[in-house]
Amino acid sequence: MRLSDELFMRRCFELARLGAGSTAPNPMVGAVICHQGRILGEGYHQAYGQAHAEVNAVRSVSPADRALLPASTLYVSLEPCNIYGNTPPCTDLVLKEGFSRVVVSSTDLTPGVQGSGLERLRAAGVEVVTGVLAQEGQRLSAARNTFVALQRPYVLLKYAQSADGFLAPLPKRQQWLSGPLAKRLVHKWRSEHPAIWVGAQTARTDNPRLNNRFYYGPSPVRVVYDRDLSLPQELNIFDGSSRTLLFTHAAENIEWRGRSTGVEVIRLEEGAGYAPQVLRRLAEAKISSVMVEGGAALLAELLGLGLWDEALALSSQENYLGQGLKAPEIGTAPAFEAQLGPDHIAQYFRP
Ligand code: AOF
Ligand code: ZN
Repeated sequence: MRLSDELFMRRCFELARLGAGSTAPNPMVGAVICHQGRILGEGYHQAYGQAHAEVNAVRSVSPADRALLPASTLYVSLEPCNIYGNTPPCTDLVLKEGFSRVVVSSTDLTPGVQGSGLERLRAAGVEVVTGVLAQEGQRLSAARNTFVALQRPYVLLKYAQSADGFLAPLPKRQQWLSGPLAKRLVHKWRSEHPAIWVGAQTARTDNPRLNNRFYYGPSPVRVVYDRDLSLPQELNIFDGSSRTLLFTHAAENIEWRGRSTGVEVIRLEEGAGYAPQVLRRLAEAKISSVMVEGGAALLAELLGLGLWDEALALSSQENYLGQGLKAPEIGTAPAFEAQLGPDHIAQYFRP
C-alpha cells in the first residue's frame, strides 16, 4: 500500500455517496483513475441499472490521457464486478484498458463475485491491493451486502434517546424533530433509503406522512404492519403521495377499505411472527434497506430478534438538534451533517 492510496480511496467514498438514494439495491460505488499522483478521471455508480463507477471513470478521461491508462492506478471503493448483471463485468474493462494497478476497499458479497473479481485481475498480472479503509468502504456497500448475504434488507433503527440511555417518551418526538436542521436531516435519510417502516401505534398517534419533502431525491416506500387492518384509512400514510405496503395478519374476508391509491395489502402467514416475514417480503420486492422510525414496540421487536444492523440514537433533549444550528440551503446540504457531533447522534452497529 502507498501513502496516497488512502487519500484517493477517500475521494472514491465521496464520489460513491453522490449515488445515495438512487443505486439500491446496488451498492454506492466510486472510482478514481490516477497517474503519478494526478487524477485523470473520476466516476460513480449514479443509478440502479446504469453504468458502473469504473465505466464512468474511464469515460471521463480526456482523449489525450487515454494512453496513460496502462501506467495508471484504478481506485474503486468496491471490488470490480466479475459477472453479467445489468451491465457487463467491470473486470473486462479493467483488463481491456490495461490498468497495471487496482486498489480496492472492500469485497462484493454478491454470489458469483465474492472476491473472484480480484482473483481474476491478479491472475491476469494486475497488481491488486485490497482492504484500504475497509471499514468505511464496507459501510457504503453494507445494504447491498446484507441484502445478498442475509436475504433481508439492511435495517437502520432511528430513535430519540434521553440522556440516561432510555427511549424517549413519545411526546418528545415532535420536539426533537422540530429544529430546521433536524427536519432536513431526517428527510435526507428518507431520500437515501428505499423503504421506511413504522409501527401501527406510531402511524395512528403521530400520523406521520413518511415521505421526503425537504430534500432532493425520492420518497421511500412506506411500510406498516397492521395486525387486524384496523388503522383508519384517513391516516397520512394512506394518502397516496407515495407507495405504501400494508402488511397484515387479518383474515382474507376482512378487506382493506381505504383509499386504495398506492396502498398494497400483503397478507402474512398465520402463526409466524410478523417482523421476519415483513423483512423477507421486502427483500423479495428488491428493497435492500429499510429505515425504522419507531415506535418503541417495533424497535423492541427488531432488537429482540437481532433483526437490525445500525442504530442512530438522536438526542431527545428539547429542540437540541435545532438549537444554534442553521439549516443550510438545500444545494449545500451534504456538508451539514458535519455540524452534528456524537452529542447529537450516537451511532451503533450490530456486533
Ligand atoms: C462494480 N462497480 O459501480 C457497482 C457494482 O450489473 P448490475 O448493476 O446488476 O450489478 C452487478 C454487480 O455489480 C453486483 O455484484 C453489484 O453488487 C455490483 N455493483 N460493481 O464493479 C459498480 N455498482
Ligand atoms: Zn461493475
